[in-house]
Amino acid sequence: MERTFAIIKPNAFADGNSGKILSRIYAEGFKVVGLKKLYLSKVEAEGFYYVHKARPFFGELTDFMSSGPCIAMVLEAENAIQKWRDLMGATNPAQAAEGTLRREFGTSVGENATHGSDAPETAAFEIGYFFSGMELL
Ligand code: FUP
Repeated sequence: MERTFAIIKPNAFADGNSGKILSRIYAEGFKVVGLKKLYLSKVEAEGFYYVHKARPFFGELTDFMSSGPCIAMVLEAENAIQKWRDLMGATNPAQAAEGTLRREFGTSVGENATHGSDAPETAAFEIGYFFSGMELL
């Protein structure tokens, strides 16, 4: 079993799509090990996305991630990291395959509805950034 970190981003939360996204998560067989609603500060969003701090879209990305509440989750499944990225689809919703979450609920490359870790090392960092061990029992 593997764990990955996921976010229902502020646009999807504000649009009332959290329930539909959670339904898809359960339907695909993930176990939801951790889940909490958060309203990130700008500094918290910057810390989360620090790997992108030199990128031109960093300001816009962290403004968006701190623009409203989101839902942070730890998902468990076999091959969870790749399985969740497959369910999300491509970063740009316009290029995401039919049936993926970003295609259905994303509105632009920035406001793309969901986040998912891209490797075991990033999953470990991201899970630890948002959840303590006791929250994942
Ligand atoms: P992903 O792993 O699919 O979330 O994509 P990246 O790590 O490449 O990008 C992280 C986030 O930065 C994306 F979710 C959206 C945002 N982004 C932009 O806003 N503009 C870009 O050109 C690329 C990414």
